[in-house]
Amino acid sequence: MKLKEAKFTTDFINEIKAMYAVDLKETSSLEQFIALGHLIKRYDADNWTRTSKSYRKNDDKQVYYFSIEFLPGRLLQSNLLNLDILDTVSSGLKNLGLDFEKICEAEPDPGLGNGGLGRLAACYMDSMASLGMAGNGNGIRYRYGLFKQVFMNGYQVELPDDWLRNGNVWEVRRENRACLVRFGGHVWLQEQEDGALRPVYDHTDDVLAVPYDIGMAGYHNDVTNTLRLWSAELPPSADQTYYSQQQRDNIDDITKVLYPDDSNAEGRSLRLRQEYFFSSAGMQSIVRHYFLDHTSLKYFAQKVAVHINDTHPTLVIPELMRILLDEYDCSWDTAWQITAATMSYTNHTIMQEALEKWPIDMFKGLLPRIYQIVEEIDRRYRVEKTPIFGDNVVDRTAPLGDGQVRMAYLAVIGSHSVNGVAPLHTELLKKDVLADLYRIYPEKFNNKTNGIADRRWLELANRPLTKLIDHKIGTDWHSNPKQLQTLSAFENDTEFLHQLAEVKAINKQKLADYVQEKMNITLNTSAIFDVQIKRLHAYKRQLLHALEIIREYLDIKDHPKKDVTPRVHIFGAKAAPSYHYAKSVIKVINALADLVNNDPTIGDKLKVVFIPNYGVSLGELIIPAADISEQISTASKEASGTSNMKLMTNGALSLATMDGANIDIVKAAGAENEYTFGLTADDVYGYYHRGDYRARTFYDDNPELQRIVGSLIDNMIPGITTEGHEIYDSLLQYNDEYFVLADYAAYVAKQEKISHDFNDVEAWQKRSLANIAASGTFSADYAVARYAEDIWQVPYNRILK
Ligand code: 26Q
Repeated sequence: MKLKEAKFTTDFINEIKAMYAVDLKETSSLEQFIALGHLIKRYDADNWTRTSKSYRKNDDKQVYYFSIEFLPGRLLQSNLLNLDILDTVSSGLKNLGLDFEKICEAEPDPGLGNGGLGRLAACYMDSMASLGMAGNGNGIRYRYGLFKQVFMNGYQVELPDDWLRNGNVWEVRRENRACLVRFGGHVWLQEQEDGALRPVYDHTDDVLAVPYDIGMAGYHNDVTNTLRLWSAELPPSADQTYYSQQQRDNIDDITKVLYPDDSNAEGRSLRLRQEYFFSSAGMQSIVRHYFLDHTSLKYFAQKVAVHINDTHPTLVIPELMRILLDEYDCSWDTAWQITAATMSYTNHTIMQEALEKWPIDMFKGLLPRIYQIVEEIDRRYRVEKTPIFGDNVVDRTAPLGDGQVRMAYLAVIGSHSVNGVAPLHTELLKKDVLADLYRIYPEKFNNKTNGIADRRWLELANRPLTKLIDHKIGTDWHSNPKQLQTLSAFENDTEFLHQLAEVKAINKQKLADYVQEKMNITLNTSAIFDVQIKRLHAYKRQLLHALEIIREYLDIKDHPKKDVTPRVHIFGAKAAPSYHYAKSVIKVINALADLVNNDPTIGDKLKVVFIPNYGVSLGELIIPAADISEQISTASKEASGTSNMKLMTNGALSLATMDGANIDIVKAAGAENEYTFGLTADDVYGYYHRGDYRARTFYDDNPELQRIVGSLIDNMIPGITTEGHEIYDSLLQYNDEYFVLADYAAYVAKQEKISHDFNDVEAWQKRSLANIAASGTFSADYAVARYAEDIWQVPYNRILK
């Protein structure tokens, strides 16, 4: 949009006056942010209405991306950037004597997701709007987001994330679009006069789903799409129904808090209620919207694509069936054909414990009508497939089995497309996790490698690098990220390589200032900033990184005169509150940090910082400052990873196993520009197959490793008696489930090579540049374009070069 600075400042001052009835100089940064947010939302309102109207007028096919998590991060800067008014607004505010950065930081970062999956959904929202695609998000407006993490005595403590305390400036409450969602009670089918069977409900618990819409502005294209988040409320009680406190609490609870676990499919009834709640409300509102402009269901699947982001929204499948059967009198066959043609599903994990399964008794009690429909899906699946594939395979893959509703199987059976998120992951789905279903439906399976929003993760998060790149190759890459490749022409331009180093130094200093202020730890910015930021999980192997720190510490203690390349090890990670082992790893790393950072003989050579409360905003600070990106999961376990892509695009070199999208990163940037090591997925499956992994042998053969692992239990690290033993036992007594000891030696060798290589600034920056230049292919713009072409069949109007 076009905006003159003078108009902006007048508008802003008026907004402040109208909202707070005080002079500008008396307002806090938070108030300034809120006023600014309202003003920007107003600036964007025309685009938003025009976009929805134009989709309706053109009868465009709509995509609905269903995700139980969205992690959008702060929206002020990305809205300003996408509306093309970032410079005008920041300069206007500066000229009013205000601190733009402080205003941006006053915005709460909505933590409505756990990690990768939620952030991916948010990156895809940005790309759908930026591609001019009719893409909608559908999720839950949690009253409390993912817990705020603090450390007390090195232990993780969880505090509530009260992100809505001051309201949310970006949302619009649309009570007139609310839907009723039904739980529990009894249901039976009653024959109507016309002979049709209709369900009759008795004693149900009804919940009102109220949508809150957030505008998602596209990049410089006047398109604004909608992210719709549902909130659970009491239904309007025109009939004076009395709700007990218990009933009120039950309703409130549905959207009160995000489940703080990114791996364990806890079979709790509240989680199932959350899943049905947003699946049902979303599906109802889609059908209602479709019928605004259509009179028959005939074109439904041509006009609507529903995407299921992991199994959490799988109930959209039986819910659409219910609506079509019960409310539109469809025959089963027609309803099923429409449903499967509409739905597509992305799997994000190969870990068995994350595959959702619900006990049938719980499911049936909570969702009796939906259960009847799932039973019928199951029955027909068995009838159709058993003659072809036999009892065993069909039993193993049917939606109902072992007394459970198996959500992943239901999702595959009820969708026309099933995708993994990196080539290796998709292959493993076909070979292992969903192998039987792949035999039955080979045509449904495909890969869509994840992508990231470069505009947030490079253009906004790393302004100094963006400026440097723009200066060198212009700004075309902002909308065509593959253009970053043209940077490789400068790989021998020593001046440019030094400029890259200067930019990195600026970003490292910014992070160092934060660490100084918040943690009172002084960082040496000429050290290697070695970064591992992701959820804390055994398979991601933060422990392996910790062992390396112990090794470096002991090496310096043993050889105080040795010339070492200084290191700063930086961690950011939340552990699920119930994940005992993960919390022990946090304690061990914090204890190690205390030991190392306070040892005067270590000085500047080694520092360890575990920055509390890792999330989108901290990611934006840490990622641009990284020299090394640790992506060291046990091969085969990390479906894709996305922080690996963010770090790459900011010039970090990967220290990586051949897992998830690391493989594709290495391929794109060139193996000579990364540090890869360790077992491959085939090696890991080989061990599984033969059952012959013996962690002990790696330990017995390596005296250095014995000493390092031994230091977990010999009081060298104060305060970890319990945790140290627990981790020690996980490695030696319980045979090291994630092959930490098997990969130790290869990992350490690469760490030593890094210490050596880092000293050659030009060679290092050349490789950093190779990473930046190759990172464009991992833009979410391309990923979303491929979803649109291959799966959703929706058009978009940005031409990607
Ligand atoms: C399920 C049931 C009950 C409670 C919680 C959950 C739950 C919640 C979140 C299960 C899983 C998640 C999130 C998973 C996730 O973030 N997976 C990551 O997805 C990324 C995007 O595709 C990948 O890059 C990562 O490799 C994958 O770990």
